[in-house]
Amino acid sequence: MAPPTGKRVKGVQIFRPFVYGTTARPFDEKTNPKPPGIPDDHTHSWTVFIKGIDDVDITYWLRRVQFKLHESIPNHVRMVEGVKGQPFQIHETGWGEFEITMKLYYVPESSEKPQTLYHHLRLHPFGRTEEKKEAMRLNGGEVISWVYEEQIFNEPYEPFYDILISGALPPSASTLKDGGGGGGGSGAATPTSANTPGASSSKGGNKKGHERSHSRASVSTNKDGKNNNESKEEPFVIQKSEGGVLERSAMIPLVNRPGQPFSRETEQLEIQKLKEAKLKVDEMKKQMMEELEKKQKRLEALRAESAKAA
Ligand code: SLL
Repeated sequence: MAPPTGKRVKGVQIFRPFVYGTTARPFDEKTNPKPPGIPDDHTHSWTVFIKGIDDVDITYWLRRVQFKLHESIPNHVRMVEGVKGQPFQIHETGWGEFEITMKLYYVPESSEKPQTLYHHLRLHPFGRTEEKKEAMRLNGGEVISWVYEEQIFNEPYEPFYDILISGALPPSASTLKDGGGGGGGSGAATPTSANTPGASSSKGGNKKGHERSHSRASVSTNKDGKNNNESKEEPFVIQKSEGGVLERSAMIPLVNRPGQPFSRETEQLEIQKLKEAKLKVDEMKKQMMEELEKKQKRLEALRAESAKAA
């Protein structure tokens, strides 16, 4: 860990969405033939990964990842260095499931200590219903166990804050946010999070940051992310993923695409499911209360009867 540089940006939390998990495929003569030299008892090829949402680059905040695999696997502790725009990943083959430990090392500018994540390698779909099991299968054959996560940087150091927000949506480009294809960039997945310089400086945090946002606010962009300014400044092109996610932002895509299941669309479906479940629980509760009331009345009647009889 590098010694802290600069001051912390007070009152600011920056979050960055990312995805981690495993993808496994059974060996199969036709669809997934076993490469030569792989032991007989190995039944699957699999991958463990950490990557950006919609495959956007995350190496500007995540420097390297140490994957700790099962001890039965040769060379089971592996360090993966970040390559811009590429996932942190390991491909392996094997026969059994186990818990994988992933230690995240951040860029030195962050002065953050490493953090550990745990993930269970899944080779076989599981779930109470066939539907649940099927939901774990992608393209008919791959068994996926993927998790959406948000990395929160609480009061980042100034140089790191600059890195985090550079390239993220400039405050003046609210028109781009509405019309620019990508979506859901409010960064409001958690109430205390911020993803734009505007949002973070509006929290009253850091004066410098505020000034910076103003200087950037003079640069307006059109739908193509091109600079509209007539000034001599280098035009900055805003990079977006295929799903419309701005590089270095906290956005998630508006809709799902194959292999990209984490979006506002998924979020809405989950919220809908929760709403429906709540309605069901409310209905069950109502019925139980009614029954309880009936029983209470019956009990009272019986008590009255027995009192009379005594
Ligand atoms: C199980 N507790 O019984 C787990 C252990 C171990 C998986 C799973 C070996 C690969 C190799 C392998 O797949 N180990 O030999 O390279 O299910």
